[in-house]
Amino acid sequence: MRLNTASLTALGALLLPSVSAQANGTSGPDKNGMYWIYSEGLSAAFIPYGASIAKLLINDQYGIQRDIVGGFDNASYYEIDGQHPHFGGVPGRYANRIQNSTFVIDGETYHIDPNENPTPEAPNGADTLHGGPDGWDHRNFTIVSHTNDSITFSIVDPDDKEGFPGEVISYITYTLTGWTWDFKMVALATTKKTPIMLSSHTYWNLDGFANNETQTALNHTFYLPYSGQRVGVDNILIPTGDILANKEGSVNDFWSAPKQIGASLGDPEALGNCGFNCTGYDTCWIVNRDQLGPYDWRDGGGFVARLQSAWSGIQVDIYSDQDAFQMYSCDGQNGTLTLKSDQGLHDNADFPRTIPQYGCLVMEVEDWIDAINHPEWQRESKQIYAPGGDPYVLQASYRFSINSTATP
Ligand SMILES: *[C@@H]1O[C@H](CO)[C@@H](O)[C@H](O)[C@H]1NC(C)=O
Ligand SMILES: *[C@@H]1O[C@H](CO)[C@@H](O)[C@H](O)[C@H]1NC(C)=O
Ligand SMILES: *[C@@H]1O[C@H](CO)[C@@H](O)[C@H](O)[C@H]1NC(C)=O
Ligand SMILES: *[C@@H]1O[C@H](CO)[C@@H](O)[C@H](O)[C@H]1NC(C)=O
Ligand SMILES: *[C@@H]1O[C@H](CO)[C@@H](O)[C@H](O)[C@H]1NC(C)=O
Ligand SMILES: *[C@@H]1O[C@H](CO)[C@@H](O)[C@H](O)[C@H]1NC(C)=O
Ligand SMILES: *[C@@H]1O[C@H](CO)[C@@H](O)[C@H](O)[C@H]1NC(C)=O
Ligand SMILES: *[C@@H]1O[C@H](CO)[C@@H](O)[C@H](O)[C@H]1NC(C)=O
Ligand SMILES: *[C@@H]1O[C@H](CO)[C@@H](O)[C@H](O)[C@H]1NC(C)=O
Ligand SMILES: CC(=O)N[C@H]1CO[C@H](CO)[C@@H](O)[C@@H]1O
Repeated sequence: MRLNTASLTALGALLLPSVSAQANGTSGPDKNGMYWIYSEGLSAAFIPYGASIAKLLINDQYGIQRDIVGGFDNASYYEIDGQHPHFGGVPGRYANRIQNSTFVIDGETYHIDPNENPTPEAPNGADTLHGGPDGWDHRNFTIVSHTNDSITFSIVDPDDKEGFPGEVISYITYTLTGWTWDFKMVALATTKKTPIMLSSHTYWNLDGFANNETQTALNHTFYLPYSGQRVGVDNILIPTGDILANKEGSVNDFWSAPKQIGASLGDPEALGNCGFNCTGYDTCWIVNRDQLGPYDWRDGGGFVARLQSAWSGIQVDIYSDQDAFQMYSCDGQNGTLTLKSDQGLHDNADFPRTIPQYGCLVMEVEDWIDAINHPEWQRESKQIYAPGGDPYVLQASYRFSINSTATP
């Protein structure tokens, strides 16, 4: 068809709705490089860097909008900030730590790139954290789909990148419905057997860092109804192989009843609980649901974790198909990360516009950490993926409510 001026004008008029949708942010990025999705109760912004969530907006119990996830003000700053806190991204291809940056598959030993805990013998690091120095959450994903309520990212992770065997192709879909944030992560090993473990590494403060009584999240209440056990770790947080009991009333007991994050930190056992000389949590709890018989992770099994803040009234119940749950209480924060402009208090000198120690919580749905180095745990089918075999799949549903009185 030949286009004359009149038909071009008509075409322009036809295109106008999508142009304004773009200005609204539904089909392109806003001026800060963020891609927005919306539902009745939530709005969220995402960026290609690490397929990260950059903003999550919800009204608190007084109707005041709060941005309850950590991040930076614009997409371009994520790869500039030297601290790289893994803000809201997808750690991959293997989340958490790999002992000695080494694992064995079918008798072959793989050495991957280290990036944590440097020593004189291992100047680049004694272990690998979150997929290595150029892990997935250091890379820009491709946007393959974006609608008003959903966005899908993809990444192709080449053979031998960071030392991992084989190519991996992954799709990450985030969706908002009502008051729920859902995500689904799928990954395929296309050429060789390889370990895969993903997660969402989101920093939460359910007060939007705007609590005018305390800057910390220590008064948030946390509950892990299925987690009577945890993965034992050494003083650099590498699993030892031991599965430990969280005895009722002990520091790591969040199963027998909901408890404030700060409630046990005065206990002598809390020192060293998150590594050498560290007081707090950076802990992988086991999710024990098999006692229930067959369960539907979306519903019948109930939530695996609940976090609630009495100050804002905001509560999130996390449903997931994963068998472990990591929580980090921001023990290592020291006020060097700046809040986003839509967070915190703008007029209170007692509350600096930075994230203090214990100012946030990272919650990660995942599988048992470093199980690739613990064959005795017998989790190979959930950790090692082969071409032509089952895909890696992670699903989670974060359901928000206000002033909820629902009991588990
Ligand atoms: C986007 O979603 C929001 C919330 O559900 C709705 O109010 C709005 O009308 C939707 N916008 C478009 C362009 O569909
Ligand atoms: C939540 O509770 C607070 C304090 O009781 C009340 O002021 C507020 O209106 C409630 N909000 C909702 C959405 O129920
Ligand atoms: C991007 O955000 C960072 C950190 O929030 C800020 O320092 C910087 O000025 C911003 N850059 C632009 C172009 O807005
Ligand atoms: C990644 O995307 C950001 C903006 O979203 C851009 O500033 C940056 O240059 C990109 N990095 C690479 C390596 O393409
Ligand atoms: C750690 O890895 C190095 C090579 O990177 C290897 O020489 C050493 O034997 C490994 N140590 C253990 C305890 O596996
Ligand atoms: C603290 O925040 C609450 C909730 O937004 C508000 O009702 C109260 O007036 C604030 N107090 C001060 C001293 O600003
Ligand atoms: C935190 O919770 C405790 C009760 O466990 C309460 O005594 C204290 O006042 C709360 N602090 C703030 C700042 O809300
Ligand atoms: C342990 O940490 C405290 C601060 O939390 C510090 O003052 C002390 O020097 C540290 N001790 C060692 C042995 O690193
Ligand atoms: C604060 O933490 C950051 C990131 O871990 C680190 O780079 C920085 O040196 C620390 N600053 C102080 C003053 O401890
Ligand atoms: C940035 C912006 O204007 N966002 C708006 C896009 O449309 C949704 C739904 O109509 C609004 O809620 C946003 O405020």
